[in-house]
Amino acid sequence: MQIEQQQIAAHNHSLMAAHQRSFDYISGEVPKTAEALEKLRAFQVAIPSWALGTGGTRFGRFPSGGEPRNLEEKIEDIGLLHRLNRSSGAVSLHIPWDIPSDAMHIKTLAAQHGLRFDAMNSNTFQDQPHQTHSYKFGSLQHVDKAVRRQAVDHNIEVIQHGIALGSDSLTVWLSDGSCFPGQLNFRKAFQYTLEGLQEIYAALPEHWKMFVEYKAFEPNFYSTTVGDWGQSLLYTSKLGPKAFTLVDLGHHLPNANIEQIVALLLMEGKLGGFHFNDSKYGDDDLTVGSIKPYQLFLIFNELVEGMDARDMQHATDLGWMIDASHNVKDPLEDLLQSVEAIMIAYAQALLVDRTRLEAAQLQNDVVTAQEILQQAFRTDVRPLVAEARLLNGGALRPLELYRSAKVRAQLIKERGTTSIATGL
Ligand SMILES: [Mn+2]
Repeated sequence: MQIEQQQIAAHNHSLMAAHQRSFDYISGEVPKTAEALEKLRAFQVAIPSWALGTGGTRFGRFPSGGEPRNLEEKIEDIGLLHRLNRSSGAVSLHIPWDIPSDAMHIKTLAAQHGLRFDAMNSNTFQDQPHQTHSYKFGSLQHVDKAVRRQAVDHNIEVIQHGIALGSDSLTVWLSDGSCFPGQLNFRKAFQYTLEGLQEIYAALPEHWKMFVEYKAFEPNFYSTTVGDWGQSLLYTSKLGPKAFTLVDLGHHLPNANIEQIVALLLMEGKLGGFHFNDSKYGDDDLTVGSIKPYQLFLIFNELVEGMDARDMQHATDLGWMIDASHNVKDPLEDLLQSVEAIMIAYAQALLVDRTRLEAAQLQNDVVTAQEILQQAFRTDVRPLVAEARLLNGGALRPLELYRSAKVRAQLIKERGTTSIATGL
């Protein structure tokens, strides 16, 4: 299944007059439109290979058919998304769910779709068939040296796969922790984990980065060995300059001030990347921007402010990835919505009047400071995001074109109704 460039052109043609009117309006309203457009056009969000299938919960899974049956088909799906929105130009692979048996072939296929490989993800949170040691009681933190060895070796193997594909980063998320008081010696668990991470770090190629992702709870419900940004920062500081903290929006305790965490990690030069999703309660992995769009904007506001303060490149100096799961939606539609929400929040953050905001802060003018932020948040930047997409060769309204082209029906025809993509 492929969407042809002429389908995109016809779709854009039918919407062009209306788009031009709304784009002209916003261009007259906000300053520096050209600069914002340039940044939006460069911004790419990596799609995780596990997000192309229907997500599930421990209660059930309700697939809608046409799921990719192998890594090649997953890349085709991401290629399709990228063709529509021109902002999904990267793949984040999960090992062992998506082991590239022929790396050259996979790399070439991805390049044909205009995709590159973003961070590689290792998995030591579940046991695989034929695995020698179990991760039931953790991986890098395990009391048994042989289990720790196995987990370190797996991560090194993931780096090797990444090298073959042209990736340049490894994301380590550990489910390690404990479910009951007394189960674990916190200090020893930390030290074993640090030792393991140090070995993995030593196997990184020169230009690679390592992201240490934290999570407050689940699947362990009493303690987590990389439980919050402070613990992650402790590990990454001890590891060295190639180690960074990764923020997953769903991995905090309720009401955590994520934008403040982002600001301080950036200040320390220790923010590595992002996993985008949204949540109402915990790690709900809902569509980005579906529950708390203002929070997403506030986070991007700090990202832009903090990256500019360090003269960083927005598009390339941090890793931008979606990490979500969809139980009741077509996964591709959900991903289109997620990328759109990210682009909108980013565009709004680019519009914040930072000179006036700083002046308001210096005068303790709380009301004006709030007005400035909300002025940007309440601006309808969708025509700006659509224009960036148009200039990049994408569709003015990706979701509408996806539906009118009947992509899912085509995929079901090609792949059947019972195919199940690897993942959770
Ligand atoms: Mn994550």
